[in-house]
Amino acid sequence: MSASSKNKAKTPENFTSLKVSLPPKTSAGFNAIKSSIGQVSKYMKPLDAVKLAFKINQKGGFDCPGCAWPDPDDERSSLGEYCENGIKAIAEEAQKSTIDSDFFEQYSLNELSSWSDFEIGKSGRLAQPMYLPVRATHYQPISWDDAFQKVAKHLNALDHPDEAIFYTSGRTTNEAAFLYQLFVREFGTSNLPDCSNMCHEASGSALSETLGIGKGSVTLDDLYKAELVIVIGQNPGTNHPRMLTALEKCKNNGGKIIAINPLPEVGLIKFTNPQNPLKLIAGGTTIADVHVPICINGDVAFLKAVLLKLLEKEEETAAIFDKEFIETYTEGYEAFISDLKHYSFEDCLRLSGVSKQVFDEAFELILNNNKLIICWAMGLTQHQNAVDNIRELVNLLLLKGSIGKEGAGTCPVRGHSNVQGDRTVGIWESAPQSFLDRIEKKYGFKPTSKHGYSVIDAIKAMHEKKAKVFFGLGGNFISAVPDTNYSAEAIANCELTVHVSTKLNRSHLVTGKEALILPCLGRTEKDYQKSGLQLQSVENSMGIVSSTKGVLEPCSALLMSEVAVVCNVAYATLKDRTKIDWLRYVEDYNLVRDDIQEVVEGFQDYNTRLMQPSGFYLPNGARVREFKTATGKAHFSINKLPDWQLKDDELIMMTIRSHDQFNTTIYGLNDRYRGIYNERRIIFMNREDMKERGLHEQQVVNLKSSFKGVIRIANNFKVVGYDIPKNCCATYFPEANVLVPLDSFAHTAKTPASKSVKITVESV
Ligand SMILES: Nc1nc2c(c(=O)[nH]1)N[C@H]1C(S)=C(S)[C@@H](COP(=O)(O)OP(=O)(O)OC[C@H]3O[C@@H](n4cnc5c(=O)[nH]c(N)nc54)[C@H](O)[C@@H]3O)O[C@H]1N2
Ligand SMILES: Nc1nc2c(c(=O)[nH]1)N[C@H]1C(S)=C(S)[C@@H](COP(=O)(O)OP(=O)(O)OC[C@H]3O[C@@H](n4cnc5c(=O)[nH]c(N)nc54)[C@H](O)[C@@H]3O)O[C@H]1N2
Ligand code: SF4
Ligand SMILES: [Mo]
Repeated sequence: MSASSKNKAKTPENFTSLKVSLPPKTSAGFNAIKSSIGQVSKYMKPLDAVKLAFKINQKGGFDCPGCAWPDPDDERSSLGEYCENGIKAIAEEAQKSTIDSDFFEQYSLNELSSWSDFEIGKSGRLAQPMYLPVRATHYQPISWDDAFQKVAKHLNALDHPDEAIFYTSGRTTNEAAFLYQLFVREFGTSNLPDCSNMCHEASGSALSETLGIGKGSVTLDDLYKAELVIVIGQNPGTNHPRMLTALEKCKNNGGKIIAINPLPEVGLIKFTNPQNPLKLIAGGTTIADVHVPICINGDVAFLKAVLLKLLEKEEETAAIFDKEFIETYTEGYEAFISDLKHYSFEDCLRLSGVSKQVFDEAFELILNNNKLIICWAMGLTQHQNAVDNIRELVNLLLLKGSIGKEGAGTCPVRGHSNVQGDRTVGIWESAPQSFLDRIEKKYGFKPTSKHGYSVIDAIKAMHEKKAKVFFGLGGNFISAVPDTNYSAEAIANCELTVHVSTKLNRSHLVTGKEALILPCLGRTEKDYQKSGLQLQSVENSMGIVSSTKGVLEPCSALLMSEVAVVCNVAYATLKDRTKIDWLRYVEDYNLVRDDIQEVVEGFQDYNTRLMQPSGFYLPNGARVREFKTATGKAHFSINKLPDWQLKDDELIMMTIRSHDQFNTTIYGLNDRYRGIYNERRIIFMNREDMKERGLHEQQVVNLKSSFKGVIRIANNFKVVGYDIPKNCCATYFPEANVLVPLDSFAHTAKTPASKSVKITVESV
């Protein structure tokens, strides 16, 4: 079969034998320990597991490759600060089996494409560079040198540098990311789409506009000291498990917690700290004081209902808003209030789908507490009006003066372990001119000021054959992006696709005419270079930069570090055109950090401060009430209610993560906290919606989305009746990505609206 066949994106649609039980009453606890031990013993060498357990998230150890949740500044447990899903992330990376040329000789691309993502991931760590020639059925081994020459040849054959796309996923370290964007800019383009475009881009847009910084303002210590934490559109029990420890601490200090989520996510309801033996026996802490079962995308309506009631109370008592803060630090208050008055409380509450009784319980807490933190993730950012969601919650914080003081502020909880750092050091298709000027000053070439493609624009450009080379530094582009079939056609149009990866994934199977797999070291592995063992650095969700150093021997002698791959690609491509001595950086990563400190704000004395056991905080204006907006003030904003409607037979679908996955990496087939075992092709439905459609438990259905006249279909899902608001439903990402229209994205930020997909459910 030809390598450019259009059918390759079609992931298997067969079932794996679903079992459903009631969701557990508490998260973590003994079962979390059992599950992580299971994962480790299945996939890792025992001695490696022990070495890693003592070094994960330790000062001077390696940073967990899982999510971006920060480590405590002090008091770290000696056995490592980790969670069940951190252990799974490590077991996945530090897997004992490897795949090399024998594997690729045995299995054709066609055969591998018929495997599920779970099976593909389990095949082992990539162990040597591989090349797929034009029309070949199998990958073949290639030397590193030849691989670099192939990339260089293709890049240099383009009519314009803008015909190349350079994607980044959020595990890439600061050092590799900085060099990568430097190479891309010297090559002559800003085409630097990244996973952030599909993730917290809407948070970045909304926060930059309103508060002058695209990052959150709080520290872990603030979370401990907050009077009220609102967790909205986020499932920390699965995706940021150690956040529950912070929420538990907040509760022990007398704080309250509101969870705003269509689902009663177990981790938000009750948590048993697995690192606290007494709690394990006693049965855990109740996390949420109030759970608000909001309709999908009902958040602006709910927040407006809250704002309207607060305004009513303020008008009665003049004691609710922080007027001194508003006067000194903000602008746009009058316009915001006069717009707010156009809305009716009843309409907003109805649109949110929340009962008056639950509203009142939540409102009482918001009214009576002034140290307020709002935490959020993809439940707010992956909608067409995602930017409005975030601007509206900023309005609430501003009214309460809940920003830039202890125990208060914004907390967008980031996804990948270094997604925030990558953006800080320049992975940005629309980087500010001030950053580009500093690059010019330091290196003597003028980076293009033209904005590059974000993820959605990159897919369109490839589809229209305006882009011909795709280079991915980490990630699994085809499985992560929306509209899988359209996107696969786009990729197949490329002359060359290149992936720098640790594990085999579907993006290696849905290729351009030629393809390369460049296997790299992971976080857990030692990185030896000429000057000795290297360390690298990452920035967590709260803007702390810290070091990470692998502890295991590399799983193959043929791996290169990401830094080395980037520098060699740059050297091979730019040759005499470059002003930079690329290969020098590979010998000693301190040199990269010396450069970063000159170009990126906040990194002075980088190499020295990185040696501090807990790393260092980057400057954060919002944290200290210095709002770096055009006017120097924080901005109130005016946001509309969403204006979509469902037809009679339609449901609104969110695509979510199970407990056994990290994005497109599927660790296992269970979603323990939702009572789902051994199946991923399921659709969670409200039981009344099932009844109206005559559907029974585990009935097999096809899902259909219709957007601007284009029909998209995903076959073979099993219906599971669930505690989810009426007219709402949920499926897992990436299985349901075929249904997400490429043209449905957040205004301003272009985040795909993968939590707001209108679908119909059709019995088979
Ligand atoms: N173990 C594990 N950890 C991870 C990841 C992983 O896949 N596995 N992924 C990492 C990455 S890259 C990211 S970005 C984060 C993602 O972390 P999350 O954002 O927590 O992940 P999702 O599963 O997308 O969950 C979204 C949550 O929002 C809710 N939700 C959906 N729509 C709405 C809505 O309209 N309103 C409200 N209020 N809630 C809504 C869903 O019910 C769900 O609980 O996690 C990171 N950490
Ligand atoms: N429908 C829907 N789509 C979504 C989402 C959703 O909620 N719903 N979420 C979106 C979000 S928030 C995100 S962040 C994206 C994720 O998009 P990506 O970042 O592209 O995807 P990942 O699954 O995190 O990438 C996993 C791959 O990265 C490689 N890898 C792992 N570690 C390393 C490393 O250290 N170095 C290198 N070079 N490679 C490594 C492995 O080969 C692995 O297969 O997906 C988005 N897509
Ligand atoms: S909370 Fe995130 S960073 Fe911390 S151990 Fe768990 S997966 Fe790793
Ligand atoms: Mo993400």
